Amino acid sequence: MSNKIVVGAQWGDEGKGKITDMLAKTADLVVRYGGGNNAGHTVIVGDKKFELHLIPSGILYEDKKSVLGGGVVIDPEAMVEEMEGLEKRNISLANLYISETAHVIMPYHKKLDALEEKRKGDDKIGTTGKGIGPCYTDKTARRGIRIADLLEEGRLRAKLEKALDYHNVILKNVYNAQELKAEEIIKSLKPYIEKLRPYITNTSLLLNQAHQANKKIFFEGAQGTLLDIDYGTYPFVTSSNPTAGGVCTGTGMGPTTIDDVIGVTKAYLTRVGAGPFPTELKDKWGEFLRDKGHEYGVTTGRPRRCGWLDIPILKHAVRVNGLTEIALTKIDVLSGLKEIKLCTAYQHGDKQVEEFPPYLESELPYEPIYESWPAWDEDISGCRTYEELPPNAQKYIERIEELVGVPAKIISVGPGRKEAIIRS
Ligand code: 2SA
Ligand code: GDP
Ligand code: MG
Repeated sequence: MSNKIVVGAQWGDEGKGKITDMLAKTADLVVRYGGGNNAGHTVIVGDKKFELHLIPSGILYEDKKSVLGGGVVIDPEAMVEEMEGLEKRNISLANLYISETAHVIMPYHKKLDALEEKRKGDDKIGTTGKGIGPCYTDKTARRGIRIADLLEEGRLRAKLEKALDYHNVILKNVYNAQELKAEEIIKSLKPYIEKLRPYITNTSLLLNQAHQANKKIFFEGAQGTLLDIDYGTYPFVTSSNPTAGGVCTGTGMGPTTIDDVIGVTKAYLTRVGAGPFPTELKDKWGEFLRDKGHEYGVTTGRPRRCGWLDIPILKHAVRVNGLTEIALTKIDVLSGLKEIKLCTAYQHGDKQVEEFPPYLESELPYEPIYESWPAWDEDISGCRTYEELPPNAQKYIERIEELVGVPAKIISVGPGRKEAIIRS
């Protein structure tokens, strides 16, 4: 038995999709536990590129069960679009399961997401605009609509009317926007509901039964540790718990069922959206990383902010997720740099701080303290053993391991399934 979590150790886009896909071949089930179609996970299989948003990366293997747990928020339209996109490419959905307790992203959630960002102006979060925050807000405010509510029209109408009693007041009085009608929403949802109906089930039961039967389960994180509502750079975060703790609440699996937690981290750092980023590079080296690493949002196409690897962030991720190993991705992107900088601590006033501050705001003075490491010129995307890596790349990796105290067992050197070094 070995159930693993693949979690983002930074601000998302670390390459979780690629790592999950790579490891999924040894799993029986691949499960999403949080977030929604704000996520964009790229998986490259041979010459085919898949961009998954809601459906776990395991769908690309016909024999794996792909499960969307109750902690996920689902936009029926986006879900059906993704399902149909995969079917068009001959990917079978026969092993797809959707939790009946997952919350539904409704049209008003998307509307509210956009209106609230506009209202905030310069203070906006830089959300993906997919309605994620308003949907989780309704969940915690106990007026959310769940996937099972879609299955019976009378029940859906009653719940929707109650939700709109609240939201129409907000739309009208706070945003001066048009009110919405339950009947129109139901009409627009109908075709999607029929497509989703056969896949909806009790996924907590399904997962626990699979576990009892000694099946191997992979939990695929979305976003990353620093976007966690509790452990991220609040308020510049998403509205869920991407950290490993979110697996239990987001799937209905107990903590004792989990064996390993793999933290996926880039060999540098990126962030999309607003908020603090101490090691951000606003010079030509930031552009170098963006261009060479193709750092653009998979869901929105936004350019990602780029910077040096931040060790206090990684140590924070090790702690709050209980990481047992690291998957270090995109180290190939660093080939050709003159030097690589590694932030090991921050200067905060007259104090040197080695741990990531839980309360970090852009205007607070946390100045990175860097070590400088020599780079290498070789293209390393063809390396398949650790020994083939240039000595400077090995030194950089070993220094990271030393600083964070967790082994980097997977070194990813390219986007493809096979472009990686697995160390025992
Ligand atoms: P939201 O939409 O409410 O979750 O946005 C809140 C913050 O969370 C960030 N966020 C992300 N950051 C990185 N990658 C994400 N997924 C896409 C990708 C992003 C894209 O894979 O590239 O295409 O732009 C993701 N999803 C949410 C977001 O930027 C806000 O800072
Ligand atoms: P995720 O959200 O964590 O799954 O990551 P994204 O798919 O949003 O972004 C990661 C990007 O890096 C994708 O375009 C991947 O194809 C690509 N990628 C993943 N691992 C590597 C790697 O080791 N090297 C390079 N060059 N690209 C990688
Ligand atoms: Mg992504």
